[in-house]
Amino acid sequence: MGTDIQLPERYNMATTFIDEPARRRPDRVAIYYGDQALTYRELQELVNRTGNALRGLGVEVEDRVLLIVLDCPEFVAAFFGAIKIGAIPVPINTLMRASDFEYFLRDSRAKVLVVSEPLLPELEKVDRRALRDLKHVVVIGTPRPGDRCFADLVKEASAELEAADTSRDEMAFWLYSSGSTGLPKGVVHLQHDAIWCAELYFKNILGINERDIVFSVAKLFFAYGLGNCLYATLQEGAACVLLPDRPTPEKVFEVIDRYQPTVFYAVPTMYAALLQVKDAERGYRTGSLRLCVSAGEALPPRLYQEWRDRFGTEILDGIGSTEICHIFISNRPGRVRPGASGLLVEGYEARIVEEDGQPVPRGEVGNLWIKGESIAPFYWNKHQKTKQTMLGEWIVTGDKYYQDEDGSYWYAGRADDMLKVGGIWVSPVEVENTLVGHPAVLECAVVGAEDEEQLVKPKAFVVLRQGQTASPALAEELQAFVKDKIAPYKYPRWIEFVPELPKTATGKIQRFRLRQG
Ligand code: 3UK
Repeated sequence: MGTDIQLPERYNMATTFIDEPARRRPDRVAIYYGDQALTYRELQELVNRTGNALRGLGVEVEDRVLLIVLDCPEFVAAFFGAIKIGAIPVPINTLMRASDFEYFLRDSRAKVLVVSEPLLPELEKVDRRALRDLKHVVVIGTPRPGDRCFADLVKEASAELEAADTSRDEMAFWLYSSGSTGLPKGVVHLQHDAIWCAELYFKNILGINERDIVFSVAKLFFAYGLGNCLYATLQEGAACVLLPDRPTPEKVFEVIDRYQPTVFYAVPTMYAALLQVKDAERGYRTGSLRLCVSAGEALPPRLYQEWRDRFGTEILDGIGSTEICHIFISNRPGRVRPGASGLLVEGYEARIVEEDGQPVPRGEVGNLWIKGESIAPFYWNKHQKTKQTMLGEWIVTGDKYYQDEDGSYWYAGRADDMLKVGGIWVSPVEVENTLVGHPAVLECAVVGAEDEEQLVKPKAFVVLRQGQTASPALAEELQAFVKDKIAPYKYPRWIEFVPELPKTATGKIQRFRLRQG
């Protein structure tokens, strides 16, 4: 099992994930998408054409290319096409709102935006004239007047492209990650980061090989989905299934039934939803699955057991992060400890420490720090945050953990107020700030509460302005208000009207008292 990778100083990751596989296995299928089956040779050609098309639009080495793209072959082509010419693709959460998109465009200074047609209505709320760095909008689908058509540009571009001469330590791609306060942080990843995840996690732990067909419910714009579909999957000549739609449980089972994947990646909320489908183990063919993976938030043991009983495969819970690029602590096939995140992935180092960096005794809860070769060196435009998080070789995960006698790591909550909802970050502060924008709300506090599946969802405690009356209708109105203003998955699933909020003598809201509540 290799945990050492030697890369030449001049290295472009598109060589590992696109060119080498196309040379070794040109005729194998790389991507299943609807009725299409794209071979490695075809994928390489699409990547090359896209890289040349981006160059034709004036994209140069180190320029950012923002991707607001649904899962589809063009996503993969734009991602690696940009990387291959030395430009920096920046995939964005497609569930975000216009104001978020505007921030990402500004903060990244993207010259070109690639966007899927169904997302244009939200994007059109952005005043593009104010974005001086943005030169072109390329639409996958039918463009609006003045925009460019992805398919046309690609058709006209050459199919030959040499990878740009980049350093293994150069920026390769960014991913945005939300924090409890402040704007999302651009997590900068280098050319050498992804191959470490491919080797240490996907090959050594999951054993991804060319016979695998993988399907990830987590979309490509998440670090989780990106790695699941693209790293070892492409490197090893396996195939991945891409689904552009919102993954409803029925749709997910249909995909499994139709493409017969061997490896399935999802978040706990999705496993819970899939287990709600009656008789799915009889109605759909699921026997192709050899492994299932869960990440994004802790997997409750009950979901693990029920899934194994009904579908006969294990779910490997593992913790990853955008900053570390993928999973660094994981359960092992055949050796799962339900409820635990698992053992350290070989090749990474872990410390559980006090605030001052001193290690805590084994078995006690502390802050989890990780060291490894796939970790982002810094956040774009966020120097203070960078200094607090990236401490030389170590990164502060923001998670509380303890390690048991067997070496397993157990998640024990966050060090900040951030919530994972369906595997995606939600900042309580952002939800609170949105709620107080409603004329009926005087003040409020948002905390995580467990639903019937023991998975965390946002709950709001709301104090109304004088003259306002609490009612189920008003609660619904507030929920709709939040859904309309920020990404819909952030809305409070419960609203409790209270006469006042618990506060400290200095007026700070005591969230911990509401959490107990
Ligand atoms: C939490 C977990 C308990 C934890 C991710 C797989 O989730 C991913 O990245 P994000 O940057 O969030 C990171 C944070 O999410 N978390 C993730 N997995 C687990 N908590 N058990 C888990 N299994 O707080 C962590 O710091 O959105 C997941 C691969 C790549 C990823 N980026």
